Amino acid sequence: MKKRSVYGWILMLVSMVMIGAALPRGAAAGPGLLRYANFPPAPTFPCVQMERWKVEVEKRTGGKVRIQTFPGGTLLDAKAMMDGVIAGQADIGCLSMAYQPGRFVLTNALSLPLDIPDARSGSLVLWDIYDAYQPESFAKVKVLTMFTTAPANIMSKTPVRTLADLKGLDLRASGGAAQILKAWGANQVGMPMSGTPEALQKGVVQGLFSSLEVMKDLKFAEICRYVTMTETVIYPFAVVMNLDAWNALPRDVQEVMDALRVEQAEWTGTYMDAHVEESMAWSTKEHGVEVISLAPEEKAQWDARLSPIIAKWVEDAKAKGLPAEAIIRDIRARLAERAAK
Ligand code: 3IO
Repeated sequence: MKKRSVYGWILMLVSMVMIGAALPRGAAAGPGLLRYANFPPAPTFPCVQMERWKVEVEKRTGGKVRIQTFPGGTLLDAKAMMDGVIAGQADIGCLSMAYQPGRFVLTNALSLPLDIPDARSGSLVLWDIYDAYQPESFAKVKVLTMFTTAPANIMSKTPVRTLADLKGLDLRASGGAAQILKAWGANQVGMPMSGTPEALQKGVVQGLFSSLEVMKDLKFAEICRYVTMTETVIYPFAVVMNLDAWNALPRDVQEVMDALRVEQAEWTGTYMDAHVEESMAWSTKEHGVEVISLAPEEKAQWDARLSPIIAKWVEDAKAKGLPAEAIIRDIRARLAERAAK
């Protein structure tokens, strides 16, 4: 055998490192292990539903797959979620559609001011709309479930009782909720929920517009002593899986995950609705948070500002070739049907 020169060894080492770097990250997880990325901190609802899904899948597949969870943006951050999963940097990812609103036009119809009453109804109707229209924006992934938050409300350092109080106030929101905040005259600041604790702490924003379970989960009640009830809009979410990772799963594992799609939507919505109650009970008791309801005359003025928003979405969605009016009618009909039950 020919003795290898020092340069030969170096060359071999360098090529081994290069081959290692070129391998798809998915391959590193090993058979049966799936890496699930999430952007906010572990105590928040997107991560609570992630842990529940993990436990159910591992149990129902008899341990055939194991799920490794990555909360807090440790594998993929908020805005990188969709592309990161498509590229295989994570096998599964949880995303808030509000962070790339132009990308999820069809399903973001759910984040119009449609008065979705709670997270359970919102989650089930969002799933129905996804399933009925099969939006192109999700064609490159396998959708494992979808869900929504409970209605967004204003959490702020100073009381907001009127449109005048809101005018020019720096409040954090994203996507459909951000459009609504702008229409009310606030100075809307766009950023994912994951950046909000620091922005509030540093005084970059004076509050936020989102669902109220974060008052407890992210301890916003310590900073935001006022909540103004608006109950107009929700944030839609999706959990997506890399297509190669999905196709590599045994049939019976795929069946377990498919069976969980609607069940997980309903579980998450139900958890969210109950958790908002718990969060507000804690916030008022522990931090003396004041809950402000708008007087009917005041509420009428807020609502009047929102009328152009749906029309604008219809115009944009139609320009993109979507059956926009039918989608809105469909969402309203499905909500009415659920409310009647
Ligand atoms: C949300 C996102 C991450 C953690 C908890 C949360 N509660 C409500 C949301 C909705 C959302 O995406 C947002 O940015 O307000």
